[in-house]
Amino acid sequence: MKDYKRYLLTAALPYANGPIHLGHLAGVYVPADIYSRYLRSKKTDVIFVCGSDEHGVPITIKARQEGISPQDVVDKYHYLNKESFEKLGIAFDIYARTTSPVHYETASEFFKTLYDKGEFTENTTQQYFDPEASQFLADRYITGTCPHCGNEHAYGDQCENCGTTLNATDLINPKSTLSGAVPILKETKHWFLPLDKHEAFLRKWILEENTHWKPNVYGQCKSWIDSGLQARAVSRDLDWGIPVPVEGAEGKVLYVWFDAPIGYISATKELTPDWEKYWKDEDTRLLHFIGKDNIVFHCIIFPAMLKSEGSYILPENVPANEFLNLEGEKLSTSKNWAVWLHEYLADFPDKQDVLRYVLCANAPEAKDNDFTWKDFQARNNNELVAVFGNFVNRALVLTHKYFDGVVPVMGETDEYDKSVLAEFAIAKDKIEKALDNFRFREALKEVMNLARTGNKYLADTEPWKLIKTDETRVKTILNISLQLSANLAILFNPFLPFTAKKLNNILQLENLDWEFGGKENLLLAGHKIARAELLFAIIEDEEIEKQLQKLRDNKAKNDAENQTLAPSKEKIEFEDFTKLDIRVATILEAEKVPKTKKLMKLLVDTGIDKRTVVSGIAEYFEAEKLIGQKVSILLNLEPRKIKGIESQGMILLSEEKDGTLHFVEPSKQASNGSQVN
Ligand code: B3M
Ligand code: ZN
Repeated sequence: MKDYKRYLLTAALPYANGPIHLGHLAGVYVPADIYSRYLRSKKTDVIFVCGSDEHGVPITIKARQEGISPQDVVDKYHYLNKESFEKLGIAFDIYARTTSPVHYETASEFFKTLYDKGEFTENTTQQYFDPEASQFLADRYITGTCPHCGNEHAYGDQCENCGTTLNATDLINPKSTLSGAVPILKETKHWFLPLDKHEAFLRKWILEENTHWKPNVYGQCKSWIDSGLQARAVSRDLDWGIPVPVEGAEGKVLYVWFDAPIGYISATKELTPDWEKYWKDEDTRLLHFIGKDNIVFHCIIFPAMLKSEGSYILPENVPANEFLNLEGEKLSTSKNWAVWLHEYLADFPDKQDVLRYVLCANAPEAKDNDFTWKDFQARNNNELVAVFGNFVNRALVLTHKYFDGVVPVMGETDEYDKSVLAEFAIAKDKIEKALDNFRFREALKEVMNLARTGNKYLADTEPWKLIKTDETRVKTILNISLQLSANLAILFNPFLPFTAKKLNNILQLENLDWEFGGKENLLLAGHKIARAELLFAIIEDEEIEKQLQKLRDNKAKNDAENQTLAPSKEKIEFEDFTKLDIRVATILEAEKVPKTKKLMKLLVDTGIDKRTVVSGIAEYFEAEKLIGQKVSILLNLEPRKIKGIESQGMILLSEEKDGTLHFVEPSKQASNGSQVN
């Protein structure tokens, strides 16, 4: 790779229509932040830009759902996300917004330049229009039946049931979600970026010159190019966005994927008057950190835009990650199957580094990966606490105990000492190589391995035993352990900045510059260290159970909200209804039927008699809690033998979609035997 003078790192601009979740972090923001901290600690000229993507249909949908304006939506989530990132130590140089005046101007100018150069084609197409709301409909605003699987709730761009990508005109019985009206096709003019014209360039640039891109990125690009590139519309009929800055474009805005990547440029402009140096000088290494769903936009479409404009550099690499799943299931914002960053920070206010550690150790670099709360706990307790934390703590505490917190002299070293000391430079080298290749998991593992080396060294040399007989030897051991701790502060710094800072304060190092990593004598003998403090704390089962319960609750709530109710049954005569003898009754005794999962044997007081009923409620109710429960019972059902027990009637229950049962509960005042009519 050539020697670059400066780096420009971008992280995908999250849509400001919802909070950040762990999937976003693991795929994009944690690796990008590690990389930028690494570069900064090497004193590299680097800027790291991000911001909110505040346009696009998802924002307008959210606004409609919540009954507020799109501006209110983006204001809310912009500040929430900006603050959450800061708290997690994701240290952007700027977190901008695509509704800022600088961005409007930059994106409009960009469009104008391409327009004036004749880089767009114009095309009039037929598009769905809602005659009642009198506006053109974005794909997401149209629902209908999927022509592939028959799902009646498919969207104009995709069927979420079978996963097929659709055109709005593919839908059977299309309906506008704005008014419920049947949309009509109407002509509308749009501007297109003719990707087909850039095919030769893209083919050469990506497939021949960018063979160093990650296989998942390269592969996706290749299949896009091989399947033939088509012109893409860069404008939309929408009332939220940046107006198309040419004549005859009333009511049209820039397509969100046209304006959003320009957001990287406008963010840089807002950050520094020197912005052109970062965007237009070939000595800048431009890197886009993104998730895999954004590959085509960053590797094909945005580069084609930049190339058409003519004065910008192109990305040197796009280290996109795969997806993170949660507890074995796909993360889903709409289903609330996610761990939200702001909630994590509220629940674990001093555990930013634990999350950073787990997300990096488990990053979906080459394939999708799973986040589980058990793994989170295990990595904290078995790695951060038991290895890194334990090692450092022992080194510090023993130094205080035996030498008043003064770094002792390293005396003569034996083979073991030498091999441990040699590890510093070896580890640093491995970590650098991995980071330079965007292999963050591997890099982190190497740092942890160095901590492991230290932990083992202390366990093997047992200075707490030697102190009685050989103080000189203990001095050497503790000196080496402290040097190793100092190395850990430096090498962990990009990954665990809060912990590195804490450790640095204890060790009183001058700084954590990368160049000092790998060195054997970071702390001079005689140097005084501060009081020892634990770096990490055990996470108990209860805390994990609380998180799991929260997920289960969210899921239940979501399921309940999305219940599709069974259609109403056929009509019946009043006579049919009067045949049913439904009464108020009280449960007197309850006992689970042995060797069954669901059955409960109940003795109920029906007012007329006391009778036995077998009911399939054992999964939802505990026997002890049923005593005294008021229920409605169908009395005149033909008795049936269930598991050898005669059941004389049926308790009425309502059933949720997920199978949860509830009693049809009479009011407390209703007396046993009274009839339900
Ligand atoms: N907002 C999509 C996303 O959040 C989009 C990224 C824009 S990057 C220029 O996944
Ligand atoms: Zn379908």
